[in-house]
Amino acid sequence: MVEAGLIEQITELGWKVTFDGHHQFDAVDVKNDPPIGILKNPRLVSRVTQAVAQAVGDQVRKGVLPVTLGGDHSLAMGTISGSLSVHPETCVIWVDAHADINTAESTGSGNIHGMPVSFLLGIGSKIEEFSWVKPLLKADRLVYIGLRDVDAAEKRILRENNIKAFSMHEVDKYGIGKVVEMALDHVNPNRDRPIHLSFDVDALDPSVAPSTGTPVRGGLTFREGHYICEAISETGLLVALDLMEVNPSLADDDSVRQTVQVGCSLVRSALGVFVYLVRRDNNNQCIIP
Ligand code: DIR
Ligand code: MN
Ligand code: MN
Ligand code: MN
Repeated sequence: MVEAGLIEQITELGWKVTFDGHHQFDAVDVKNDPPIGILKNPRLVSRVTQAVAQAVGDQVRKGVLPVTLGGDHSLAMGTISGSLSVHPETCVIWVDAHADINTAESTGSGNIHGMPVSFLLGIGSKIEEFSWVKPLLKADRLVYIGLRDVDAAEKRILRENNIKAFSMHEVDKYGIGKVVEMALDHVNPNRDRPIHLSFDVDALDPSVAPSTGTPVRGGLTFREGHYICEAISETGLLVALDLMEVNPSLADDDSVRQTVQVGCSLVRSALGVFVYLVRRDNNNQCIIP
């Protein structure tokens, strides 16, 4: 996405962009990373996400809006921890085909990218390696849009914790405009809380975004995905953005190009033109660049 010109594109929108570099996390020196239970690469994931939490928190504290491009959605453990460490009242809009809310007990795959939300909420048994993740997210400050592949155990977790989710069924039933409005009414009724948008590109239909690890049929259209980003941009409350699971090593060149383009264009929409009207600083004052 960076090679495809995303930095220039955001600059063109009027933002002053600082590219923080392709993080290599050289400090993350994990030679031996056997599974913990069935969790795969636990030390690597923990240390990378912890470093991401620090980096994102530092930017949000300065009033800078961090855009994190990934990569495995376990990164959101870091990005959301970073946002919440600065603004505890932050609400999270999680756009995804999956709920990513398995616990160490419920996961069938052992993939940590299927688990970040449970870590952020502090549900499930505690894993020593991830003890740095503070349970700062409240269940009523989280809302999902786009779900269509949710494990049975995850459905139970969603129900037990009373977590609001708008699956593709609700998108079909109410239309995306109404769904985003209802989602915002749930997590941000007075439109005064900071918003962290965590967008998994696999929320989009595989015909729109094919180059991703776990594509699922029946997803959001190109416009529905962009509408979500635009509507959140319009609130002026966005404090951090994740665009995750774009994987250029999967699928053919055309699919990769298409997915990268869509990723860039979602980011542009989330940072869109409305920013001139309503971007606010830490004191909720409007900033007019
Ligand atoms: C499944 C798939 N629920 C898991 N989840 C994915 O592995 O926990 N999440 N692919 O992104
Ligand atoms: Mn995800
Ligand atoms: Mn997903
Ligand atoms: Mn995933």
